[in-house]
Amino acid sequence: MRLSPRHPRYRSLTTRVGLARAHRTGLVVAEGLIAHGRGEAFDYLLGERTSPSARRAETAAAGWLRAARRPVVSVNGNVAALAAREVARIARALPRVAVEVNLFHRTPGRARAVAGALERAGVQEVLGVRPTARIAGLPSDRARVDRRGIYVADVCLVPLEDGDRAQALRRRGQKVISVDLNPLSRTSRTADLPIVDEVRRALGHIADDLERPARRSPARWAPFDAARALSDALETIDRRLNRAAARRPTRRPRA
Ligand code: PTJ
Repeated sequence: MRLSPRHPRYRSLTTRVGLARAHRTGLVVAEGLIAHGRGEAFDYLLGERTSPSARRAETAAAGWLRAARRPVVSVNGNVAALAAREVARIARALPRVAVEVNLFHRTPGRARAVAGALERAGVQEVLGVRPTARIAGLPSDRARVDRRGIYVADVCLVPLEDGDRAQALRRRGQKVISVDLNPLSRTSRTADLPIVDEVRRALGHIADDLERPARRSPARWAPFDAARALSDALETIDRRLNRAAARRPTRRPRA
């Protein structure tokens, strides 16, 4: 299929084509395509751009990652397909960050595929292909982690995460930074620092901040008001819906 760059939904359509291709190669599971659809719907409602509130969250996240002793980025199939380059930029800008494959639908082949996508994007070392530890009390395969990565991390950046693991990480005293377009998800509501933004934009902005000299993007445990960030996102959706409703045609179209 040929897509014209002039199509108003060109970017969204090419992203879908990329994800469908990644599904055919086994990188993304069918469930990942469904999850993407949910994300797209929220992005549509949020205006498909980074809000000032989300951008502040991204800057705070960069500060936390810089301040952490053992920061980690957790990567699943969707994140590898959508944002491997941005993950590589973060790892280059902050070499202390561990990059770890973590899959809900884990098979050895998919773990290798995610690692391969990250390595092709420039990540030097990918953890989690052969898990060496388990997070207690978590029934899913997301519990299987690397002893040098998520298991000992103080700050975990977890894009497109599930609520159970976000809760399990917090119970272990680890700080959780989520990236999830759904401000109502359990993950967003659990995270210490929820970023309500599209994953490629969010990780790209965090990389932008980390690529700045440390004096302009300092290591900082800036206090973060998670509840405020989520209500900002809901207010954005509310405002946009109200504006759209106010513009509705007054006359009914003829049947
Ligand atoms: O690769 P695997 O096996 O680890 O599986 C990955 C998926 C995404 C299938 C798995 O993590 C999953 O089932 O996730 P959930 O529980 O559906 O949660 C995904 C969340 O990410 C949802 O709240 C979506 O709204 C959100 N989301 C989807 N696409 C994006 C997104 N958030 C930001 N950017 C996106 N592009």
